Amino acid sequence: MAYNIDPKQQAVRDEVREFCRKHDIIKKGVELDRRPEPAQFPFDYFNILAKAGFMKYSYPTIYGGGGKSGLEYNTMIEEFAYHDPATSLLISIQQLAGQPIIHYGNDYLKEKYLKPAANGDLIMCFMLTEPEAGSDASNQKTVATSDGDNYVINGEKIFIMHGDIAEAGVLFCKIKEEGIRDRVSTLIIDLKQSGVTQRTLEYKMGMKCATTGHIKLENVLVPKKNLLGELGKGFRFAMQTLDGARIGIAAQAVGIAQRAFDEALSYSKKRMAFGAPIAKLQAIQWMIADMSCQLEAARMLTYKASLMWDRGEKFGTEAAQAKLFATEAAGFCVDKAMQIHGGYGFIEEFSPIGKLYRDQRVTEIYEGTSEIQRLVIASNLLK
Ligand code: COS
Repeated sequence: MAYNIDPKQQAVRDEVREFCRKHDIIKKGVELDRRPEPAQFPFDYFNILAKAGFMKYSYPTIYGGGGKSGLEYNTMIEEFAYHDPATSLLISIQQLAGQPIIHYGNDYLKEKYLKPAANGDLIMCFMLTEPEAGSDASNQKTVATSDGDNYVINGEKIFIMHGDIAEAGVLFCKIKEEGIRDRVSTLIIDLKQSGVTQRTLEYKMGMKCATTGHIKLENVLVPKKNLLGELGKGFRFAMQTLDGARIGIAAQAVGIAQRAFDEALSYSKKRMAFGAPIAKLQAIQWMIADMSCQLEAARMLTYKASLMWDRGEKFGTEAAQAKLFATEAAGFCVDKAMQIHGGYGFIEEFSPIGKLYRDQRVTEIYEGTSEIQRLVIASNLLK
């Protein structure tokens, strides 16, 4: 597949592969997947990844970041997802929470939150989803009322990655002030204070190394200087952040699809049936051919969207196309890999296919379901 990647991407692949080999990330991912409930956030593991520079990979260098391009960042995510999808998620949350501050934050917010987040000294989360605001993201029920130099926040957030332990969050809510009553705004909130309740959601199907939280906010104070950008522009900030993040999920899906493909190819050459390796059977060959096409097309769309981001072009449609296609391609590939492995796929003591199958499923759901991606693509094309 060398024709698909440039030397900088190859350098990223080599770096991540060496890191994964040295730290045995495949084994680590399985261990974390199997830890008992309620699954504790893997602080030590997070710190190892942070110290190696992966949390800040594409943060600008002036804020202590790695300064990598979108294409390099997404290649890093793809490569980690190949070894352990949940590790790539653990890394990407710090990126998701950092992006709005990078783009819309003032110097004070960058100094206070972005720099420590870059080093992994501050764990942040992206607080958009609510019990009644998932796909309908603008239907925010969390409200902020003005009280002197502070806002007082009341509301509830759910399915927040790292929300169970994060020390600060990028909070989307409606600020009750004259003129902007129904517009969403964005605040940076400190979560280790009175009025905040954080808990870990239990028994997730997959992606278990990165934890998911439920956050309740009761009369929580946020200084007014923690407003991100302008009042009432929060929904736009959320949507623009998700445009970029969706390419990351596409990259994650490409990594999962590649691993499923490699495992299926290798197994089909070894597994004997009817006196020959099953790779000799046309039924298996067709599955392998179809998987390879899905995988290649997914990778192309993901790299295209990443390159558009790097060039400063509008990429919302392409990001949604990449996310939609790559996550469904990964679903196709893990399903075919399972079919090729038979019982050895279904039972996880024999192969990684069951774990890949469980980890893949949420890629079609989070950061906008497949249905939302179709809606975004169609509405952009029909403008
Ligand atoms: N970039 C910038 N601005 C955007 C935007 C984008 N990608 N998408 C929408 N906006 C702006 C619109 O321009 C509009 O601005 P004005 O009010 O100034 O005209 C505003 O946001 C509202 O847009 P729209 O009417 O299209 O919003 P809807 O409420 O109809 O919602 C969808 C649009 C469904 C696409 C949106 O809610 C969405 O993406 N939902 C899924 C959320 C999600 O991914 N959640 C997963 C969890 S987050 S980790």
